[in-house]
Amino acid sequence: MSSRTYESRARTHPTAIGRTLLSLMAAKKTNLCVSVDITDAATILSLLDAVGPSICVAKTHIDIIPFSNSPSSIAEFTAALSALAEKHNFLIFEDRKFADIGSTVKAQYGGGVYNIAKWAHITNAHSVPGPGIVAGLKEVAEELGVTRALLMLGEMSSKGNLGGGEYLAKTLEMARGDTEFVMGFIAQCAVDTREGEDWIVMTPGVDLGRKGDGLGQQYNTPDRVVREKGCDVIIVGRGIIGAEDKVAKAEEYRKAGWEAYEKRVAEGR
Ligand code: UP6
Repeated sequence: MSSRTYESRARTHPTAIGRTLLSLMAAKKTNLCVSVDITDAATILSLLDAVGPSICVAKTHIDIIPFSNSPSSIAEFTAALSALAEKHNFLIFEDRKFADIGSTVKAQYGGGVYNIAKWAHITNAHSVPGPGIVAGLKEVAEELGVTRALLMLGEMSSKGNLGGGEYLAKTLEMARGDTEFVMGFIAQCAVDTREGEDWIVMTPGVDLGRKGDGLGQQYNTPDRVVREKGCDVIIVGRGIIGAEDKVAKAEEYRKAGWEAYEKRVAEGR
């Protein structure tokens, strides 16, 4: 795990998106990613406008929004999302969890109805298919001429998931094959880091009160994942979007995540 500050890591991170992310986290004093798992596009946009100052990343599941497959409404939504990201200085992470061979993910990432690569700075992929998945996704970004980054899923938050341990170690080996495109991991703990490496770990399954959701989700507190386990970004969905006062709740999570990070740095963990 890293006791280095986000500022210092922002100067040396191997990926361009990683440098941007770490530097905006330091500037805004936030390691909070809000997961906007809401099915109404207008509600997502108004929520992000309200919590924008508290977050470093907005995580979407665009395929849960019923757009009636109208390309114009999808394009309008993603344009509005990009405008909010610009306005509040946060990045967009489409939580697509790609899981197919390189040639198929290339078509899924660059096209279809969502055109994910055009508007999401970050996306993620399972390592199950092997390194071709990384190469396929990277080719899309290169062909579009856009700066993008990938998170590899090394361990999930849900009970009984097959990640972690040896799976995470093998996923890390795969990530080492492209340190300019793979910026880090979705995992529940920091990963082994060699000289010159710096992996950004983004962690879902974070809640200040609840322990689970009855469908396998398992929660830890910001202090546990950031200070004790060395993760970098907390991903919070229902803890914020299910609250009465979402803006106040987002601030509560931002403060909790930031304090946990400051303690980690102070403790030299
Ligand atoms: N997510 C997890 N666990 C993982 C990977 N991704 O929960 O290992 C995603 C879910 C959801 C969010 O798809 O969008 O993070 C968590 O939401 P929650 O805070 O409401 O549980």
